[in-house]
Amino acid sequence: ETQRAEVVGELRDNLAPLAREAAAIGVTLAVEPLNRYETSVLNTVAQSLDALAPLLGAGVGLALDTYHLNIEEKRPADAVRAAGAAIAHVQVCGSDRGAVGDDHTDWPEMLRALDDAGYRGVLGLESFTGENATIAVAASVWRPLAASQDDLAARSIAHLRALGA
Ligand SMILES: [Mn+2]
Repeated sequence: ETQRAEVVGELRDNLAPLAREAAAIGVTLAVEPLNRYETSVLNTVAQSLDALAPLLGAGVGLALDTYHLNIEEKRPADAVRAAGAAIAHVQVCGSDRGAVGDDHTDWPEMLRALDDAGYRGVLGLESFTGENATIAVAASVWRPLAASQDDLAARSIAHLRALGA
């Protein structure tokens, strides 16, 4: 925990000048909690809200990615509600990084949670292709997630639209 406090302090110190600059020019930096296999610093919404508390507002918010929420949060939709007004950006994909709707995520509930949080921004579809070796290794894509990337995107959009997103 001592080490965590040091790391969080360093994060705040280094982010503060960027946050001021971002706020001054009307840009919001969106900090994304990542799953435990990618970082040990910010895994959950609660950790992120705590670590970034002094900086949240104009200039700094959270980027929430349903892939990471599914791994780290006990109840992803509740984590979205807890993030509330701090949400600056949202990335969506299936729980396996595949198409939205092909997975076990409760998408109607996730969209309700985003509404409850007051989020009105874009839903950015984030997936990866195994066809690029560097990306495949970085994102652990060891098998195709869909027939094609276009197919993955099209099915995701169709599913979200059918739910009213
Ligand atoms: Mn992401």
